[in-house]
Amino acid sequence: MSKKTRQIQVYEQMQKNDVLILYSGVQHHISLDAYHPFAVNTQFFYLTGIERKDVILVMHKNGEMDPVLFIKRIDPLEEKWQGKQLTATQASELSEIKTVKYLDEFDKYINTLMMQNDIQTVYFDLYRNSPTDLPDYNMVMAEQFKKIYPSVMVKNAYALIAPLRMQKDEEEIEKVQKAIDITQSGLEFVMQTLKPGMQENQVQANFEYKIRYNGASGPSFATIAGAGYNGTMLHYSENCGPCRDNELILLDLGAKYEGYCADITRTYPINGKFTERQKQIYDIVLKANQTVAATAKPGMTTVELNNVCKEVLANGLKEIGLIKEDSELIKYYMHGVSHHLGIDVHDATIASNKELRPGAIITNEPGLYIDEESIGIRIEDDLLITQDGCVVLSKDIIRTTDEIEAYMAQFK
Ligand SMILES: [Mn+2]
Repeated sequence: MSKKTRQIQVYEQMQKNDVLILYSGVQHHISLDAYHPFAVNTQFFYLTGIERKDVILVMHKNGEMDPVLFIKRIDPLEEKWQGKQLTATQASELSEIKTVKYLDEFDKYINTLMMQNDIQTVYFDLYRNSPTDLPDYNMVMAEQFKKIYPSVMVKNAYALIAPLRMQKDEEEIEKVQKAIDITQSGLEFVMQTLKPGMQENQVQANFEYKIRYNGASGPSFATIAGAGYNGTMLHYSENCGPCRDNELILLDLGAKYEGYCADITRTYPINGKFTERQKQIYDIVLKANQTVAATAKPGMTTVELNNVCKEVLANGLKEIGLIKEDSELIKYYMHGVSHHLGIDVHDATIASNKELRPGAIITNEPGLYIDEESIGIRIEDDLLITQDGCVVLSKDIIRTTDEIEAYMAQFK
């Protein structure tokens, strides 16, 4: 789907004279003259394909769609320090938007727009994750806008865009697939090099080296490398512990490629051989993973998929005598099995669009975390929902205990 099609799909949801303003964002300051790496606003990126700071998209619903982009005027001195800036031609090609203006024209443009039209509603990206978060740049700009134009109703553009992002088009599927393939190369390098005595951060380094070498822009989120007991903590990312003989290492990680994320988890035996007990638990998690992949299809919700997953895990744990009642599963499995995946690792979702539709890319990540035995196992694949089921986009990343042992044995 072209960027233009995405813009049209948003435009069609707007009422006559509604305005949408999206900022690509700014670099966040750390200290003195140091800044965080730039992270583009993902609603903006979805609609424009532009991953640059200081760009604004404006759409005014008024007959034929004619969006406008505002970019920075090229400053040769700034280019000398910070590299080539986005040109109007590049901006236009990436976004399929023909009208490109400059940031110094923005205030006047908006004021004329507001004065000459009966604008009642303006959309900004107002997504909020936690009440304790600092407001995002788009939210700050929305607040400023409200001060200047207090009579205008400010609405959330996220609600227009998230439902579209929940089904991926061909280009997006290709990019996620490529991110997964690069992730595979990183995991294979990890299996080739893993041995007792390493530190978790060295395993992380081997993964991140390989994915960057193979074209990833970087990891799609903070790599989780938890050996032994550390593998039982869901979002452990200190990665500063030792990799001991006879223990497992849980690796939850992914490569980012052209703005799209992979999210994969594999659990490997540090010395190349699973113990009988590790295998026993591993195979329960694997069965849950396989059952979810065999079940996922359009019309289901991720909550329903998690119920399927929980049933397999609970039955497995009852069979080996670790629990007696289904209700005890919460002690060893306490998260959901799926989330959407795309431009964001936990990709845009909206409550009104719960049922999976063809084109959705979701994770499949059952796990069991037995603290008292220092066994943490998660097996996470990425699924593409199709017309009648799903395909496992990460099917080529080996996952059975036999496959993993045979692969690792080649490098001993
Ligand atoms: Mn995940």
